[in-house]
Amino acid sequence: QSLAHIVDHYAQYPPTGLTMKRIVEFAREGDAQQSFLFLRNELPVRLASMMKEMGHLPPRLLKMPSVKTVNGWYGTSLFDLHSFRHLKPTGEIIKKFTETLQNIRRRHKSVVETLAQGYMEFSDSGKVKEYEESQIQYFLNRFYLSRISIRLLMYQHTMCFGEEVPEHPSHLGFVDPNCFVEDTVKDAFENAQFLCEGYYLVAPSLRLRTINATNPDELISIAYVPSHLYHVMFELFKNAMRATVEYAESQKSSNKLPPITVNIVKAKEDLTIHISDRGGGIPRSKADKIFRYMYSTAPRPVSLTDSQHSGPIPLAGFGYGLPISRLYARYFNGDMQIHSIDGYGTDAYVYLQAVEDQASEWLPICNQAAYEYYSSRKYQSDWTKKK
Ligand code: W6P
Repeated sequence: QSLAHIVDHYAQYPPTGLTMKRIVEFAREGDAQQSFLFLRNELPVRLASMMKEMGHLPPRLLKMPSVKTVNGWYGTSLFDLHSFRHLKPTGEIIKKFTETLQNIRRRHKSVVETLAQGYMEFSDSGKVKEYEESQIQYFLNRFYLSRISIRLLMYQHTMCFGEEVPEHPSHLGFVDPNCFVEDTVKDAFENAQFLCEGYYLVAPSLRLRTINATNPDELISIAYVPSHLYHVMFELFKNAMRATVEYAESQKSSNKLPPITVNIVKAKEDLTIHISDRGGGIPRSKADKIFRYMYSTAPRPVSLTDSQHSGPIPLAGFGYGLPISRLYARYFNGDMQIHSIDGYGTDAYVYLQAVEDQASEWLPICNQAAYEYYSSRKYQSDWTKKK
């Protein structure tokens, strides 16, 4: 059986999206065998649909060595998983399967950097057309969201039913059924503050307020993936701090840095985290670029010599941090928005589902509509140019 044949087989099925509620229940009541039976089909479905989708990228991009490398990893992993399709779920087989998942996770560790490299190779080797650019943005959002989902499923298996232990005894695999949002937010703030002080010698402080609108006396908690929330908040805080410090310096202001204010509000449907800085804002002409994957500022793959360089780590610019953070927020049916007042400051909003069974996986499906997006070659605006 050829790889192309295997890809076509699995890619004909849509992914089975889970809810946070089901993930939590399964971690509590499920077992390794059920997990094995689900994942040996579900993981190939998700991998194969992204391989199919990769095939619709601009041909010149597909020829780039780094893109081929990533494609190869997907093929190998799909093949590895496919080899379990008819095996009886004995203890030994399940153990092998769990090891395979760990292997796959290691193999795909540097997918983001490697694809970013491919995107740079592409832009270095010729002009990127406007429709190619928009197809690549479309693809990367879908591809990285799919990757987030695949990794979560693998973590849930290896941490709930394999040898790996969750970060905390109360966690269910990679998920915390009672994630105290305030704690994660403070944690992310403190670590961003530490980086900021290392780079600028100063950092803004935090002004935090929480409102539990449904149960005023209770701390705010939801079932969530703590590492995802941390990632999102850390990224937003780094941006807010950098803007605050650099804007104060540019204004030659000797006043105390304005604090970053955070409001966490839990209501019946939404859990909203509002982060506000007074870092001078961003003009509207740049606002639509902050969620773009850029080939110029993309993270260069870390070589041995790079990782040994010492000195202050700059706070991330508009690289891959914000678009990927928005995917984390969207993954369980949440969202992220950023609104700015040029000359004043920026408000970021992170929305999460407050209710476990509303928090359903948001996943790309590889269908006719997606194909049409890739085949609409001639992007033409039906409005006059703003510039
Ligand atoms: C800025 C730009 C930005 C992006 C994301 C979060 C906060 C901020 N502040 O000036």
